[in-house]
Amino acid sequence: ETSARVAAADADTGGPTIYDKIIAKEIPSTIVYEDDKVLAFRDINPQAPVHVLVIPKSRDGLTQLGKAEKRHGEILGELLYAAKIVAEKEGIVDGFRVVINSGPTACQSVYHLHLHVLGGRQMAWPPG
Ligand code: DGP
Repeated sequence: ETSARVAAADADTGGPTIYDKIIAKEIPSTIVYEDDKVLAFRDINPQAPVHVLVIPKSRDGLTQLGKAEKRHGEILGELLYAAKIVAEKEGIVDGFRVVINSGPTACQSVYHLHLHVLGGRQMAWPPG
């Protein structure tokens, strides 16, 4: 299943992704939190009772965390803080997990940086 997922993953072309259509509201999503820089919406394939994706509205070269540059520091902070706001809004702030898959080996499938906010159940460690 994991190798199939990697094989099916988009390549990091730096081009548009499905998230651009979600940001533009051309395809529907369930938005949990939004401000001028950040959008948070429910994952279409939830891995926990709460599974929300937090993304920058402007990709600005941030296809994956592994390609972050110093200039991205501010938006990276905004995203992490937005994850905490989402956890509060979803009632899981006492126990939640934030995951960033960076690159094909980590099973990243959408090349627009995103944080997974997961909770609402006991999490296991280590992750798979
Ligand atoms: P990752 O594997 O870390 O690149 O996670 C990508 C996530 O994006 C994956 O958990 C499923 C989610 N996803 C993909 N397409 C859509 C979509 O059209 N809508 C929503 N809500 N989520 C999507």
